[in-house]
Amino acid sequence: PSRRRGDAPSNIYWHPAQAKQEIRHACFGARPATVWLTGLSGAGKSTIAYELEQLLLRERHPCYVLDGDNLRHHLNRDLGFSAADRSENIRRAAEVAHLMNEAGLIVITAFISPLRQDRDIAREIVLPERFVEVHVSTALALCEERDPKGLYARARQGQIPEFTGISAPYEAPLSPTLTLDTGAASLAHSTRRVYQHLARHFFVE
Ligand code: PPS
Repeated sequence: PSRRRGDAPSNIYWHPAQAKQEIRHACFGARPATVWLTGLSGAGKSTIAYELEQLLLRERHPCYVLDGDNLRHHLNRDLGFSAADRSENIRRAAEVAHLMNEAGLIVITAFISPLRQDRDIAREIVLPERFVEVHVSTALALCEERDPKGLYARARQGQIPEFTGISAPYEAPLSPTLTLDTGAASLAHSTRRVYQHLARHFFVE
């Protein structure tokens, strides 16, 4: 599949790729996918993402994690946590995921991505057939109890405005491909489920 070409100015032209995608897929042992992890802060998105990366690399599948916290250090350092900034954060992340998929990598993203509309835009940018939506559904109470960075405590004290789950919304996916509750299942089990989905639907002989 090739990318929509609609939204450039009229003086900008699209240069079609030369390499046949099937050859690229054979080189990498898989068709490209973007595993889009969504869930509250502290739900376990990053932990699952990096664990899945290890699992894939062990089987020699080239992959890469795009993590919200990390992208906000560089590419997205100009963005905060208003609804508009989060949308732009997700849009850029999806564009990067798309490029990495085009290059042949399996991409694993770990962004709260709290709004359905933003995730739907991400799905269109990445391409629906490559987009695997995974809800890391760990309950707010448990995320808050874990509070690995102390952010919930600060948010409760009013020190962090627009904190997801406390003073900003989180819209759970309506029909995610997978739902992982890290309060109910082990990290290894949750990671394995995503790996098996990829093996079944994206790995090639
Ligand atoms: S979003 O909503 O998708 O744009 O967020 P993301 O890029 O994933 O960044 C989330 C991490 O930023 C920290 N943080 C906040 N999260 C939510 N709301 C507010 N106001 C906020 N301020 C800082 C927090 O550490 C998130 O990390 P994770 O890994 O999700 O816990």
